[in-house]
Amino acid sequence: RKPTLAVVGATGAVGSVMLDVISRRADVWGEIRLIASPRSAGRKLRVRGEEVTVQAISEEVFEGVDVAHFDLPDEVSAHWVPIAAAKGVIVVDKSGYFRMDPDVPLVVAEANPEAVRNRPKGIIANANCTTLALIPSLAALNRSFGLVSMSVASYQAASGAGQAGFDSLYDQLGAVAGKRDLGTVSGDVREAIGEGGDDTFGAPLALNVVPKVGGWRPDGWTSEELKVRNESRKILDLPDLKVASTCVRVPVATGHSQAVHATFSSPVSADAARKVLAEAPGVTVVDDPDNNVYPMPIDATGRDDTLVGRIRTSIDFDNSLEFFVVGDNLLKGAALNSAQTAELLLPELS
Ligand code: 11C
Repeated sequence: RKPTLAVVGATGAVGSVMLDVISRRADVWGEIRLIASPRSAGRKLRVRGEEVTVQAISEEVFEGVDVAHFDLPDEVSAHWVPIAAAKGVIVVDKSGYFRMDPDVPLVVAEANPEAVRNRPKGIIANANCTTLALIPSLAALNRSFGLVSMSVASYQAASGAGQAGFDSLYDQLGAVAGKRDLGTVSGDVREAIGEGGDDTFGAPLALNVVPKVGGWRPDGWTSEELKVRNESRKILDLPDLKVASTCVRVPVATGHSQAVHATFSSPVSADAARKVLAEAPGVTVVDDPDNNVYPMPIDATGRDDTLVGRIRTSIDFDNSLEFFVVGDNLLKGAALNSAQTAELLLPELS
């Protein structure tokens, strides 16, 4: 018997990418049950080329499910994930709610696949999309050179904020399109975008960058910046990793980019790093500066691998590298990583 899979939150922005990912990967699942809020129940979605009717979330709908992908807001996951887990379902949860729970593994196939086996609560967490763009490269470099510290600045796409993020970016781009003098006078972009245009990102995003992603936390940090630090430490099993992070939203549809400065315990050079990264699973090196070839979100979109380039040996810091990574925040940053994690469970389910 092939195991039964559920996709909870099937109708959201990540949910639809999840169904595409499942449809194009090896056909390892038996029944696939699609679950969403009662509001979306009855809708028909395609998965593996077949139409499946979405069912309303309830305790009973988890009966007979082996593995469930959850993509729900934190507080909704906090309620439903334990209900599913109590029914014996192994939950792969994309919310932030359980990630730092010491009894919940935070799994990335390229870094810590063995962690899926130690799940006392029956819950496995999926990391934040910004963290996930970094991990395949960092895991490989850490294995070879011993990661000690990193400083990252992100350039995050609007779709990190879900369908509302996409919609808001395109609305704002529409509002500024064709106005060739915009951005020359303080306040003119805000005026063009109008009241309410900054609801999704905290400020206008078109013709702008916004140095705030997520909610505010003590001492001026954002939740996103702390996630990059804390989740990287947990996934890489480096509890003392020193991390500085500044997260910024940019007017890009899909693909989270990051400029990384990383320091290692062993000597490292750009050439040695390039060699390691060329062999690393989940990573494609895109690094031919003479021909203007470097990682960019417009090229990373729709690709499973994270792209890494602009690899340089640091000038003023020992044992250090500078590089630029980009990952599709809806694929490796969400649906793909979740699918890979669920597939790690197959040996124990068959
Ligand atoms: C963003 N990374 O780009 C966020 C969205 O912890 O899963 C995902 C938040 C999370 O806005």
